[in-house]
Amino acid sequence: MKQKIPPSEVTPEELYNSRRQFMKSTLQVTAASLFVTSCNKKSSSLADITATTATIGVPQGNSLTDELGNALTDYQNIIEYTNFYEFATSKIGPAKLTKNFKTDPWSIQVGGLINNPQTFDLDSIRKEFAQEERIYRMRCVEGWSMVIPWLGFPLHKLLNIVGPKSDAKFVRFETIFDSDQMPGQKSPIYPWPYVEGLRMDEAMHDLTILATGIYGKDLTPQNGAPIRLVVPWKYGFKSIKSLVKIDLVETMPVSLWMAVRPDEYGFYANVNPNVHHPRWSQSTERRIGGSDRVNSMLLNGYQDEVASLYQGMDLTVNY
Ligand SMILES: Nc1nc2c(c(=O)[nH]1)N[C@H]1C(S)=C(S)[C@@H](COP(=O)(O)O)O[C@H]1N2
Ligand SMILES: [Mo]
Repeated sequence: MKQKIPPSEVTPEELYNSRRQFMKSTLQVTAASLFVTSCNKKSSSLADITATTATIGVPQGNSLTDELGNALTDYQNIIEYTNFYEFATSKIGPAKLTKNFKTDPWSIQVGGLINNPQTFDLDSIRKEFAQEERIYRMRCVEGWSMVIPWLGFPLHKLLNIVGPKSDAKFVRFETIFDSDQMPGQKSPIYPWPYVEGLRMDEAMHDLTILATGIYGKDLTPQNGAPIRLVVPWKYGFKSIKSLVKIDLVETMPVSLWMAVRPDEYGFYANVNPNVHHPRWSQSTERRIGGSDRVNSMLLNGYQDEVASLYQGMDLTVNY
């Protein structure tokens, strides 16, 4: 007899994977019937149908790995082991301390060197920008990594709407400042709010996304709800959380980490196993949830996509 699993026993990933499996089979059926109706004069072999299916927008990989075959990190690990200094400097603190963090209503003010300055509220962002799933490896500077199925959209979609002026050379990002809600912001050690920056071409790159979800669900507060940046070829700290402000600027922004420790953290922060942090090696990393350490990859394995952005630059100087 088949036993029904009680809902309390079903983990979010199982729910997510079964839903994806369902979506995938729906797509296959649709593709098959499309094929049969539009090409009913030809004989439709199974191979033909499979070929048609492959071109339909099924998420990359076999749905449980990234395109290099790395397994997705468990949802539980992604939401429990986080970095969010506005709440705590430990990895397990934010998951507890963000419980009452208010993320609704929320808006992002976009300004600086653009033709159409405007404030987007989160609901309009969700409506206006089609959300797609992208599986990215996320690499933290202290030598750990995760493989996360993000839900989001390319930042360039939003930037194209506001119309960057020709003198805009960089994008500056800012996290919310609200020390009543974020106890870590009472610490004078850090120059709050958290600030990050990208060069214009990095910001316009298709891999650079604004994310609103993980595993098909809304972001948890500890992961940067309701909206955060994700730049998969850079160290984790570039992927700034809980964004409220984006400005296009002419000069290179000074990030929070550049301000605090300029000798340790540069503007670029591209993952590079050959350029070490002054206090630790960056050649290997621990996959959270996995056992062995793995070798870190130049540009986090996204070389084909982004190496051209840094042609002719000395990456040991521009770290
Ligand atoms: N505002 C803000 N954004 C932040 C941080 C932070 O402390 N505050 N930590 C960064 C660091 S160091 C990392 S590794 C990633 C971690 O993202 P995750 O906790 O969702 O895995 O968020 C980055 N974004
Ligand atoms: Mo990090």
